[in-house]
Amino acid sequence: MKKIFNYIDGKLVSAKNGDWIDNFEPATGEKYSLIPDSNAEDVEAAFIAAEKAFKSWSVRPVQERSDIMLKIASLIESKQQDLAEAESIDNGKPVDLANAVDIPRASSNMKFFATGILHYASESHQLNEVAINYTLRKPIGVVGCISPWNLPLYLFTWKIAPALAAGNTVIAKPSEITPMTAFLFSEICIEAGLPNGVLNIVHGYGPKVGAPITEHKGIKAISFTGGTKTGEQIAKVAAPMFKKLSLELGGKNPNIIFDDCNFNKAVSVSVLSSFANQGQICLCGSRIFIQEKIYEKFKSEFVKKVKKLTIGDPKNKETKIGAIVSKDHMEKVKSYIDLAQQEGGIILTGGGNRTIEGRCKDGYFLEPTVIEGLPYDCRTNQEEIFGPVVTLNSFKTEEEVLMYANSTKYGLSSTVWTENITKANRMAKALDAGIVWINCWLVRDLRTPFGGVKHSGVGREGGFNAFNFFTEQTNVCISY
Ligand code: TXE
Repeated sequence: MKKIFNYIDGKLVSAKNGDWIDNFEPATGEKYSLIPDSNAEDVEAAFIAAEKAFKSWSVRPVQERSDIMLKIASLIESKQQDLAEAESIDNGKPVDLANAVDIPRASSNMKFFATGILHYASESHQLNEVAINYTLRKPIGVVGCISPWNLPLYLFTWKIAPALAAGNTVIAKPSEITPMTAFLFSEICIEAGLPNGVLNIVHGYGPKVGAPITEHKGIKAISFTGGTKTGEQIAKVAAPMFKKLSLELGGKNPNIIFDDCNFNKAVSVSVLSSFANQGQICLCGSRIFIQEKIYEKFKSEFVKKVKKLTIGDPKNKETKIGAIVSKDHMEKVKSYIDLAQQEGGIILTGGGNRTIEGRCKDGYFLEPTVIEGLPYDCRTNQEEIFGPVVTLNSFKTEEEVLMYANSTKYGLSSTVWTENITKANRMAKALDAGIVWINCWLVRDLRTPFGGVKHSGVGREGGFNAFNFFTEQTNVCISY
């Protein structure tokens, strides 16, 4: 049975208590590896290593930090296929998706911040003939990065790259459900010559590892992506300790289709924004609002395409819908499909588990599901499901659909389909969202601010926003 290890002070080690957690392959339901069942003791060991490493890493020339990160990026690229297969086995996503999205983006994250830091400047302000001010931007120290299971290496590197580039040292905790590529990443860091203690990866459960990271007095900032509930717990602990906090949480994103849209593009992209990664992306458009005049036409075209999505072994090239990440999560998503029916929803396609013959017969598979006939304010339309489930609702006017769209406690992203640019800009301004896509979805420019409002999070990642988060500012004022 393959064992993976913590990466502490440059060494691959088991948990101090010698305990292990079973790690399952979602496509087969079988245990396939063991991960350290770490706890606060391991976090403390990681902190000691990170604190020591900070003394040199924080003053290392930026170009040298950048060069090491670029070496890591090129090693990711050279191991792309292995990493994609590992990601697919660990998460259940189609290997083609991991190859097209997850792994290339992990390398891009490293390259983007390794080069961005070379251009990250600060500012000065001249106060007439009285004084000159300049702003110092300094790395914070030891920071905590906690990431989820849906886009494991993609979101893991999205956090640690800016932290490292800015001169911090990091204690990172990947999800215990998808730890594999973070472990492979630690082997890459060793190969790239990342100095000991600069990055430390501690595997294990949230309450036993994530919570000690959040509670640790020496860890000055926490960057978290995951569920809103967990975000609340983290905020409760970190706030009275006055830690810097970046929270990227859940979403219940509206996908708004006006009758003056580019119809064919709206349909085909909506299939992607509904079911990519089995609907396990916080940016998926899980509530589809269609203007009345084209509701029936959209519904029939959309459902036709959804029925054609191949559900199967994530290893197969033609698979579009892979396995759900865990048995628990599959049951959680299925419970929402049952709830939708209790709330009066009509299932237009999907709704059930799918048994895949052969090696995947005991895997966690759900059919992509489309539901209509639910009120906008029922639980199914208000709560994050985070699986291959979308609802369809019709609307008459802009005001009506805005009220529906903004009615949830979330505000992460929204998609708007219309060829009328004035209307598009009006909608973008009125929507409660951190990100609005017009006539597209998941088009990502890494320089842009990334994050949500309301219960979708606090703060922004991406571009210089990420460097602003991972540095502290001192304004120095010198009188003439
Ligand atoms: O998130 P969790 P999970 C949503 C989605 C999903 C829900 C739960 O609704 O169903 O979150 O998913 C660690 N202190 N999103 O289980 O539990 C945990 O070990 C510190 C949206 O992934 O929040 C893992 O490493 N850390 C999201 C990480 O937090 C704790 C993407 C996320 O786990 C902790 C994924 C604690 N008390 C899920 N408890 C998005 N916005 O992209 C757990 N953790």
